[in-house]
Amino acid sequence: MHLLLISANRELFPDPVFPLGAAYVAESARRAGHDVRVVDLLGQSRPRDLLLREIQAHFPDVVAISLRNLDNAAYPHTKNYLPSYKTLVQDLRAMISPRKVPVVVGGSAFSLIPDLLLDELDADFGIAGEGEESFPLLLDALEKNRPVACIPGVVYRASAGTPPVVVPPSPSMNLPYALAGRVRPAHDLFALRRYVRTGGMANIQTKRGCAFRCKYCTYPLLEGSSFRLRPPGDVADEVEELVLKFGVHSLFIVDSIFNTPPDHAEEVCEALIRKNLRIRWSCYATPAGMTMPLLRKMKQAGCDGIELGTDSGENGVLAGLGKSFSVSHMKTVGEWCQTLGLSLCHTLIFGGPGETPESVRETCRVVEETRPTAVVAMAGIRIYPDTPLAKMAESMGIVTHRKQYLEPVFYLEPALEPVLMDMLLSFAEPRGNWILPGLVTPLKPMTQRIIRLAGYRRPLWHLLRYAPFKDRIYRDR
Ligand code: B12
Repeated sequence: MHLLLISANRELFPDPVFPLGAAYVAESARRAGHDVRVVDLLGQSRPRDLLLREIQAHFPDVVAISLRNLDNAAYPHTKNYLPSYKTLVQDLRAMISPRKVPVVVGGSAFSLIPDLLLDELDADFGIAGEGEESFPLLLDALEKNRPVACIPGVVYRASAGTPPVVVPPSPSMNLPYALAGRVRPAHDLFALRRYVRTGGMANIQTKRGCAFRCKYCTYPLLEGSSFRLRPPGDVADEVEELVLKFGVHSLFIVDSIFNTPPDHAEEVCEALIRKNLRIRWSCYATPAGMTMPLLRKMKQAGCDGIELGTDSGENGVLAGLGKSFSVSHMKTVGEWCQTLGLSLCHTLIFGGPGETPESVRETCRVVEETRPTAVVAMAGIRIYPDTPLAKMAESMGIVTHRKQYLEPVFYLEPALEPVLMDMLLSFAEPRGNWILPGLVTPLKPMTQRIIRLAGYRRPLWHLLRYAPFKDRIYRDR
């Protein structure tokens, strides 16, 4: 079949992010023998013209859309991407008409609310969850006009006008890890070099799943709640390919958490050290189970900074969020980063259940004590359906019907609402290395572009250690 796969993400903050999920499903469709053409809408000034040219020249049999983000998850300056996805599907239908070509949607944004989104976007089919196994099965069923109901994760309508049926994606998740050397992302189809130029980095995944139980988090829903590990040698081979074929020097490891399970993280580091590739990388990490020897090994393997999922600097709030570590351990990890010369960026979430002005102040104080390179702080927690936080919000009447999740909805401890933003701004502004995505727009897109064109390759928060960039964060507002 002639497949047109569109990556719909156009977000440039904090950087243009290579569409890894779309690249995985592109490769799996290509391997299944389909003719795959790709349109990436990121950075396109006239996306409609581009799509029209593509459709008129190649007459796809199926159009598939990868949806990465629903919104920017930031409060109060929230960006909702859904209206643009809706327009995209409408435009595509008009371009294809009068032919009847199925529109298929997938990606993390879709997987968070597949039942609502199929209708909202007026798509024909969807895949909730991972696509490597299910997407080729769906394409095959469409080609042969066979029923789709037995495909893991498929979302479809049994008949016109009926509510969408979501087949649970779990069987696919329970398969041996789909990536174990069998499918590599189609970097060639998605102009990886352009992302490296404009975003500084490529990205890679060393495992899927998350066994932690943070109350607000979607990762176990998206990837499954146990870890599926990729063979470390296979990870290192892919990194080598990225370096040799695509000139990549810097990577982000997209695992929900890199340092768990620790043995696997260590083996990945050892495999990278053996390759001796001169690659720099960063990742999400948790204080839970982090050790000095692992951090040291990560540094030896090229890690030059971690984004620590600290969330809060107050033990009661941490417990309320379902975190599996204490403030003292987080502080110790901060000290280890100092000792090793590793850049440290805390990611914080303010305003969760039980947060008070005192706990906000305490978090700010404790986090500063660790002398971080940067801090990314969210005010308010985006509530995602089917998480423990959603159940709580539903029981409190914050969310009264499922359709509300189509709009970004936030949990913000009511007593804090009038004061939180001012507290954070007045703390962050004199420091300059605190990024508040929903409150202050960080570097202007133009400044960001210049930094990248000048060849800077690490995540931009690393720059906040230098005084001129600290100033820019607030001057560019
Ligand atoms: C790593 C990560 C980041 C890193 C990315 C670094 C990098 N260079 O890659 C950073 C820190 C930069 C980041 C930033 C942001 N992120 Co982020 N990020 C992630 C994370 C943890 C992993 C993403 C990833 O690469 N996964 C690996 C790939 C292989 O998986 P995948 O994309 O889901 O693809 C699979 C399926 O979805 C499916 N699929 C994908 N496309 C298609 C298409 C079709 C047709 C089909 C059938 C299937 C299919 O198959 C794929 C393979 O199995 C996810 C959470 C998660 N666990 O998924 C959040 C996540 C994607 N991020 C999210 C958000 C909100 C953001 C930001 C907007 C936050 C902000 N305010 O800054 C920005 C946006 C960045 C941008 N420019 O788009 C949200 C999106 C949901 C939402 N609320 O909209 C997520 C889901 C986290 C969450 N809150 O639940 N992010």
